[in-house]
Parts: sequence; C-alpha cells; structure tokens
Amino acid sequence: MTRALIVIDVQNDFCPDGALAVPQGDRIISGINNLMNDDVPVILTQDWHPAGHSSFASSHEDRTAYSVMEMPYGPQVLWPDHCIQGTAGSEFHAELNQSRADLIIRKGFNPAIDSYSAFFENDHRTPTGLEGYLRTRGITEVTLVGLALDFCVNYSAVDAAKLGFEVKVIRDLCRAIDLNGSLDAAIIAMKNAGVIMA
Ligand code: VGL
Ligand code: ZN
Repeated sequence: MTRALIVIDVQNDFCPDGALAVPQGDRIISGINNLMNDDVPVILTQDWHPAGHSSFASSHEDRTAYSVMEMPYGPQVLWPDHCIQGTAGSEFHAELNQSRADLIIRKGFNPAIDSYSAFFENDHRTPTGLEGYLRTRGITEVTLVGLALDFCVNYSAVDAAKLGFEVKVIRDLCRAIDLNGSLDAAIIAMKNAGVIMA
C-alpha cells in the first residue's frame, strides 16, 4: 500500500453557510467517501486556528477580509474568522466519513503563521510532520481531494511534489474559492510542479 488518500479541510466553515464558504464545497463529499471504499490509507487535514489568528482580517486594525497583508514570511490573504479550534465551524462536515482516517493532521495552530499546506506552514519551512509520517509508512504516492483547490489543496499538492511524492489531484472532488485569478494560477502552479490533474 504505497498510495495514500489525503482529504483536505472538508470542514463546516468551508461548506455552504460556513464562515469561509467555498461554493459547492459540500458537493464533493459523497465522491470522497466513495474513494475510501478502496483499501487505501486515509489522512484527513483540519484547518485549526486559535481565536485571533494572524490570518484573520479581524485581528488587524483597518484590514478587510480578502485583502493581502505583507507578513514576515511573505504576502498573506486575510480571511474572515474561520475554523477556530473547538467551534462547530472547525468540525468536519457531518457527511464526511471520518471512520476510515488513519491520521487527522491539524494545521494553522501557530498564531503568527498561516498554514495552507498539509506539509509546511506558510513560511515554507516549518514542517507539520506529515512528510515524516508518510515516509515512515512507506507511502510514495498521494491522491489529494478537498477544499479549497486554489489554496490548501494547491499548496499541499505542490509541496508534496517538491518533496518527491507522486501526486494526483482529482479536480472533480475539489472546489475553489477563486479569488483574483487564484484558481487559474493554482492549476498552473500544480502542473509546473508535476502534479497530475485527474
Ligand atoms: C483555506 C483559506 C484559509 C483552505 C484555509 O482550506 O483552502 N483557505 N484557510
Ligand atoms: Zn485557515
């Protein structure tokens, strides 16, 4: 078993009526659950921010959601408050099958740095530990699905490819935020990194 399924951030806040709703974010869930019928290691990621996280527009004076702020680690989109630790919005969507998860990896818990990628925080340096987990299990290929295609799926897929994993993203089982051309840019970034778009 050398391929794992990594399900990115299928949480209430990224689904319709959530704080950072991704259009049709809930439409992918039954298809994701179906992939779990295959005998494949399943890893779920969970966006998991403390209240007052630096990626929230509300944490900064005179900043609005979806504007870009220069952080010590580079430009950062400021988001509405979302996926706050322990809130209903941070929970996985009720329809997502959690029972097959071997590992749930939380990210974005560092108050000063966002973490789109399941592998590294947005400084592109601080590891989440997922790489070591996969390598010690002998996993060399990963299939990625989930939310949002142009942010957390994109960053995770590109990092996985850079780390030498063979990476497949199933586009149909992802949905995008699409902010100022972010979807087109993400598709190009993933293709350039050698990610297979299936
Ligand atoms: C995400 C923005 C902020 C995502 C997480 O899961 O794509 N996007 N936090
Ligand atoms: Zn977040």
